[in-house]
Amino acid sequence: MLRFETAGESHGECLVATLTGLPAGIPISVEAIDRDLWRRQQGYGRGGRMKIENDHAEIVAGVRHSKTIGSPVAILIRNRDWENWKDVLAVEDTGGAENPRKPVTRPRPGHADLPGALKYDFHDARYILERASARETAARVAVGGLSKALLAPFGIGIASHSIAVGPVRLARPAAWDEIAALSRREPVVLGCVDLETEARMKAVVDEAYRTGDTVGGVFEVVARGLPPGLGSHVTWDTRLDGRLAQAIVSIQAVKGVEIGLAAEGAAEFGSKVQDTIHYDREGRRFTRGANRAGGLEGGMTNGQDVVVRGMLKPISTLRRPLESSDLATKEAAPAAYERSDVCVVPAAGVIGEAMAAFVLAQAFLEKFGGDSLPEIRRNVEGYLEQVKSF
Ligand code: EPS
Repeated sequence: MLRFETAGESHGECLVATLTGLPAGIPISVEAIDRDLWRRQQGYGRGGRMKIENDHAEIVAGVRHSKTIGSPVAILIRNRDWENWKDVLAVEDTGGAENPRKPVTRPRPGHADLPGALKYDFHDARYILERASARETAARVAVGGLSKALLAPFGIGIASHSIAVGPVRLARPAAWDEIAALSRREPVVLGCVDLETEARMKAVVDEAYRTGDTVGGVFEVVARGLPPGLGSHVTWDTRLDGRLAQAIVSIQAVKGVEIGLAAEGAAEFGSKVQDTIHYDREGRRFTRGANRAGGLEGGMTNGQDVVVRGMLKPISTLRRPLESSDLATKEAAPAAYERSDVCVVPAAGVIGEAMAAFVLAQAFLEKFGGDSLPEIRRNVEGYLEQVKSF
């Protein structure tokens, strides 16, 4: 079973990730992982912190001579900002120092501050926000890079783009090549395939800057090249649509998920929604009239692109703070403000890619599992032949 864990606080010494269950012999490029880490840091609307950090995946276990060796892979990503927080977040008690803790006592509506403080019995939300922070997603993106490295030798690619920022929405479908090309584009701006739409998205972010506000949006992740039959219809927890949804909603600030054209489908008759089935005798394969299902039927991949969207609420740290109550005095007080981001839609897309890559890699190994890349390759080839001669 492929599994990962992360540890680390936003302003602590570093983030740590371990990924266990990767087979041996997978080519790993630190440069490719770092590229995704860089992409996650970009986008119009990111805050001052991103000028401090320059994320790099330091692989300290599980990879030798650029290939996995089957043991758990461990990755460190150092926080450059730690230099400025060593006393505030010291591991050992530095008792007696003058108010070194930068307490946060006015919880931000929408943030983990209040429920976390109540749950863990802290009258300082600092310990909650440090871990709740989306800084943690840098570690997830590194894990996603390893997951992509497992899928790439089988021709499986994963990419993302921004569908909406605030009320501005991409009004046309995006082709795979356009979406994939975005990962090579610099600067990232808002990660939209349509420049005219992107300019309007940028104007919305500018308005949020001007008014001390924040803005959310929608990103879309597309995975291409998956064989049919990953996941399963037989139990609730093996259904791949449910597993992808959990992975996407677990991303900080994501409040909703959509697979394929779910929202449109809910408003239509069935005759307009299902993807008709055809057969290409020459290619010896089934084809489909459209891909409104987002590549998933009955909790299984159907051989079409997997398409999953994440809906982001606006970041909860506002320069023009909302009403809150002080944790100590219980008096009304404006919510705390800390340096923050105004818009993170394209960055969230990169994180979505990582989470989707991990879940798909997990499902891929469940179906084709083996201890080495050649063993998995044999299993995949045997299955693809079975599907072709069906
Ligand atoms: C975050 C607050 C900001 C963001 C941070 C998430 O950090 P800081 O308080 O240091 O300015 O920049 O995101 C990251 C550091 C990152 O790498 O994505 C929060 O409160 O969630």
